Amino acid sequence: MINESMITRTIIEKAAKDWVNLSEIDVAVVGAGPSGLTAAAYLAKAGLRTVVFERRLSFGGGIGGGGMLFHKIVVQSPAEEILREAGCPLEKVGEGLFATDSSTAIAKLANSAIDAGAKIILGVTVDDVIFRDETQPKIVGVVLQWTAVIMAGIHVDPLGVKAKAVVDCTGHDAEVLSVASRKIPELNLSIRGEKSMWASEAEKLTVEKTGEVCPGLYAAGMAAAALHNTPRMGPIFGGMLLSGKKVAQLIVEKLRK
Ligand code: 48H
Repeated sequence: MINESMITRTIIEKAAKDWVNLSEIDVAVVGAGPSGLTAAAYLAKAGLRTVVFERRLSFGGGIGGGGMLFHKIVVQSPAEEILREAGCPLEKVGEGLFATDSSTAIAKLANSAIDAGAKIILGVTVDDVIFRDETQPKIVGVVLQWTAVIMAGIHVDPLGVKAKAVVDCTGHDAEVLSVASRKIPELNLSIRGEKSMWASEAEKLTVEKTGEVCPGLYAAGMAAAALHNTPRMGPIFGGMLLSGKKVAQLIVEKLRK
């Protein structure tokens, strides 16, 4: 029998149990765009307790808009392997160049992360980091608030989640790096944003610049481009996928030491 109180109890009990487990995790990935979903898939495949916190009630970030709302994205070799591994159908459109539907790419990347064991929590905004400065400044977690509370403009104290690694996958605004640079000047971070478009350089540099920013804090995807002031690339997504995979590999290596 359907019973309203049973529905309510189930939701609250199950969510509360999840949140208790979430209070201390291996990796907090901030943002469920292409870099965040890819990072989460590879982190979870490596056995790390990985949670993606996404501000919106949907995932995919900038993929959804395809190119200027035309519903296709382009990826180049070797990044198409990541989509292929996720079960995403690809159409070859040139030497080492492939196209797919933006909605398909989102679904397959998210599915791959979830199947690997990552958790994706929607409707939650990371609006600060947790830090320690015993021998040197380090990031040890994220500070969370319901997106709806932020939108309502009311003051509600947030919750903190401890993580061994935090990955900024928030895209152009590099929100985690920005808050860390503002509130922890000792980190000497300056986020200048990305440069104008130069697709081939941008794709290469985004992956090159992906990595650890300070102990415990990593940048991937457009957040890495914003931090290092490298060019933008438009709706080609190979760099985002490769960046997500690279950051996952770096974290796995670091946490296994
Ligand atoms: C929780 C947050 C917060 C926050 C933001 O923008 P994204 O798709 O990011 P990437 O880096 O994975 O991919 C970038 C790509 O989509 C893109 O914009 C490209 C290739 N542009 C090229 C060009 O020339 O313009 O996803 C970021 C996600 C989004 O879903 C946000 O809602 C989410 O992060 N987010 N989630 N807490 N503080 N800030």
